[in-house]
Amino acid sequence: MEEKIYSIDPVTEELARKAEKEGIETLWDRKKVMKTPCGFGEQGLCCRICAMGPCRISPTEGKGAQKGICGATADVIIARNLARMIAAGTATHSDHGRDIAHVLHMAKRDGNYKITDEKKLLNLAKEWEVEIENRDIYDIAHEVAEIALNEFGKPFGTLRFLERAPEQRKSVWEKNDIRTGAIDKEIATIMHSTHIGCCADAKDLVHKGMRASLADGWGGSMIGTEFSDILFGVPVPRETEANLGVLEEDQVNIIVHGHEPSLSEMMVLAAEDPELLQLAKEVGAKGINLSGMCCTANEVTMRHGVKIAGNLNQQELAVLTGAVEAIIVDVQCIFPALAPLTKCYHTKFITTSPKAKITGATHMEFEEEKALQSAKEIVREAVLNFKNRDTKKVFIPKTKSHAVVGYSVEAIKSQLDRVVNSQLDEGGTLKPLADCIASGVIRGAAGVVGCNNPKVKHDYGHVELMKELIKNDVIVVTTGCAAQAAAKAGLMSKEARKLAGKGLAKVCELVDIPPVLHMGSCVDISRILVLVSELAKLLKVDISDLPVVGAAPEWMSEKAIAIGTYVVTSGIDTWLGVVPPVTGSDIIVDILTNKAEDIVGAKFHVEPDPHKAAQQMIERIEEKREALGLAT
Ligand code: XCC
Ligand code: SF4
Repeated sequence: MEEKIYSIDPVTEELARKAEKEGIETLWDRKKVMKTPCGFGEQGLCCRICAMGPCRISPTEGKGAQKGICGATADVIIARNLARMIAAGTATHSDHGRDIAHVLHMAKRDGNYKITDEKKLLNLAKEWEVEIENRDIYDIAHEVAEIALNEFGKPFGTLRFLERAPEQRKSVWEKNDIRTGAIDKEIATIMHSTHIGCCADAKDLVHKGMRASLADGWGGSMIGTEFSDILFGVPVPRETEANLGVLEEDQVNIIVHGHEPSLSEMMVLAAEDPELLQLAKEVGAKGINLSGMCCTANEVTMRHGVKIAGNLNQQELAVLTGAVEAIIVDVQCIFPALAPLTKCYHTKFITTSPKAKITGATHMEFEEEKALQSAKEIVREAVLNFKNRDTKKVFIPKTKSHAVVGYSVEAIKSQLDRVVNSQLDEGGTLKPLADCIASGVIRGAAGVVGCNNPKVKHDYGHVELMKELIKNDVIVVTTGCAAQAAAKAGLMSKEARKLAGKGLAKVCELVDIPPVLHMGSCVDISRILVLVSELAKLLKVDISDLPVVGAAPEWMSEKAIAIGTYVVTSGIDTWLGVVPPVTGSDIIVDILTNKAEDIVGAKFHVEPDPHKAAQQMIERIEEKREALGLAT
């Protein structure tokens, strides 16, 4: 077999080669045409903020332009660019959260959107001091939704969910003025402060970025997760399969791709509709096979076990199988390349969100007021497209992997509870996990998250890092495209405990879990925040004291920058496998990879080699253990 060049995933490799043979362009071809990235852009040294520019600063001190026309230095330009990336990422996750809160606000007993988890709603209502006695559950839901919607623009006060952090963490934020106010305000403040002629203090801009990033993790993302759970159910462990081998030759294949579960949940229902199944039979298909891509896949696999077609770098390859009747998208991480590509096949490319129209796609707006009806119309289009499939072009790779997914914090607790049979408090406790960490059976925990990026061999960063960590008794929790890489590589099957160190393997066996836990989509990194907060409270320490680390080995999006920043600001050291565009400023690099520790107790590390990164992460975990006086 030829050497793998694009991916460690054989399916991806096979289809990328098919594309090559057929002369179909993919991201890897476009990357080749792009050649070397712009050196100024790569280091963050280019400013396009006003029309006196664009200004680009020479990377060599004393040679060429050292300042922009307005006098902005490299430090300021880079800090502004970074802050804007954080603002964009925060806006994106938060707008997702806002949409889900709106959906809860419109939920009704006889509507398309209903309350699925009353307990989670009531817990949140209590947390937010909403009256629950003698009230209709839907009234409570609407009031809770309204409070959440006010989190985006309230004129006074700080974010409610920040209260979930341990006291020590809250005082770190308080002391450093990082306690976030209204979500939209933080984003607007960054856009204002980075306008020409406004803030020109690099340090202060990073500080603003940190504060806004909390509005992502502890704001919009957490609202997204909580409200999705209330509406569609708290995930529990269930089995699924992953990789493009989940496509079926004799069925109508529909892929849902993007992020928000308000669409994909309805697509799941529509794909089970008896009339549409009947229609599928009439067009000669054996059924309707729905699978997911990117974070939408994570949402529906966590709650329904819907199969995972693949992660970011595989979206074009799905079309290349020639077996997909429709790829239905909403928002984020959707390659515009799908529009011309789907024209080479029979695949319908259907956009549904007014926020993400794409030239060349068919736009069928998804109307939440008549959600199920909209979803059925979309599925119908896909079914009717089955007859246009060109069997000569069909190639579905055989490979797929088995995975267990659905590890919400609630699910982890009840899984632990089954073992220790504690029945102490309803809903279980993380104490057994804290005990395992304290005794050293498990050395610590790592969150491995984020995207794919063609700067890294596809999935290599994720899979190698995770393997190395579990081998060293570090339990891994994961979300996003990293989670899908793990699922495809078999790391989410219970047999994967064979790859774990002795201690972790033992725990996996006892608790009946895989060594890598799927915690959901990228907004669900908020679940990880809740998890570490509870662990810290159990051990009576700050989050930054825990033997816990984070990594984004193949990150690419602005969302990932916002995530990395809130994870660090929440006290967790974070390893990046791709260098962020800040290297043109020594001051910024020093803040992010060094001084941040003095402020928030954690910092960024940049290490493209996953094996080296794993070693550094393990060392860090051991340092934290030692400082806490935990078993060596
Ligand atoms: Fe997008 Fe969320 Fe990144 Fe994957 S991991 S490429 S942001 S789908 Ni969020
Ligand atoms: Fe140039 Fe300053 Fe305008 Fe940026 S803001 S483009 S550095 S003049």
